[in-house]
Amino acid sequence: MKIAALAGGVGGARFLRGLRDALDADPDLADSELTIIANTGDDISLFGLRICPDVDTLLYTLGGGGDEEQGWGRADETHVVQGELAAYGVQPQWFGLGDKDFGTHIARTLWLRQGASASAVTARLAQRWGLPDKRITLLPMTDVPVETHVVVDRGEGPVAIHFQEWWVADRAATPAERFVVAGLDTAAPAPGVLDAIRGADLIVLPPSNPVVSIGIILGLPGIRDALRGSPARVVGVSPLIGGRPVRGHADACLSAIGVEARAMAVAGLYADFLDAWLVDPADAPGESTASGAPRRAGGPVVQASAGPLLMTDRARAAELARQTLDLGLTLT
Ligand code: GDP
Ligand code: FO1
Ligand code: CA
Repeated sequence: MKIAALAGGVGGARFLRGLRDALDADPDLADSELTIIANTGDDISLFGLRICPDVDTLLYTLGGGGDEEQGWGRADETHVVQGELAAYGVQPQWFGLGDKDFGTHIARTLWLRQGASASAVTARLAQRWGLPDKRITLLPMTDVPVETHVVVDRGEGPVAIHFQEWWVADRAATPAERFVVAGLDTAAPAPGVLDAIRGADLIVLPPSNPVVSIGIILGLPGIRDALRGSPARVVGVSPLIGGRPVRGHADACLSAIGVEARAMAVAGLYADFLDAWLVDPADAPGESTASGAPRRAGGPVVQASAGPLLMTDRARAAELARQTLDLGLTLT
């Protein structure tokens, strides 16, 4: 089976590692191919280096080198370089970069400067982390550098700041008026992205941020049409549990686009291509259906997970992924 997934960082990576585990545990599905289309709107250039947080989180988590507790960055990390930069007064200091992680950014930047595309660079990084051996293809959503910005008003009129500055330095405390991604609406999807969607037997939306992870990927030309036109079932997992994000500021992102922080309101953002939606038992009763022009008559099939939608560990993520697979495979 060919599976395509759209993903951000931590929520996407933890779920997709569970999905790979669930596939590997099933003799009928072990040879399935998983193609992941990663958000690159979070990308930022700092200290002359190109940093792709969601791609790197996917690489490290799926490759077994990530910081399990934090969810992003490398395991057993040190911060000598950052300390040296701070000693020189080099700004910014609000973005924490470890020494091993710096290695990734240096390699990426070097290869980009040598003329490689973002997809070619990602493929080289993925090779080192053994992703092809695990039947995982990791694609950046586009080869065009696009960066999400957030329009905020700190009392001196609206200004656009980089998404990472809002998310990390500001902790999303200043309300976002809107998100702007210059060039997104003309950026071509990276090679293989549309083919992965069109050729998939199943399409999965992990519990990634619906606005600044999956929402950004959906903003690329051709992605939504490919999803709408795909004969494959599209199954998603809610990133909200009890109406709240598990981590991060998805509620602040939803508020900026005028969408309520509810599992079914998130499904409404995908209504035109979504076939089924897995929600936490806490969100199932009394939730109204997804709004928007539904792909299926009556809207997506909504199923409450057999247990909490919280990925407490790798085994639980695999169980959730198995439920998501079963939901997709049993839909008529
Ligand atoms: P980011 O790029 O690192 O922010 O990661 P993603 O966009 O892939 O995922 C972020 C979303 O994952 C957040 O909105 C969280 O609510 C969601 N999330 C994180 N852990 C879990 C979990 O255990 N279960 C569910 N259902 N959602 C989760
Ligand atoms: N997230 C933070 O909250 N603080 C950080 O200092 C930080 C550094 C960082 C460095 C590399 C990387 O790949 C990711 C990093 N993240 C950090 C996570 C990440 O930027 C964001 O959580 C997500 O992109 C938000 O979607
Ligand atoms: Ca992200």
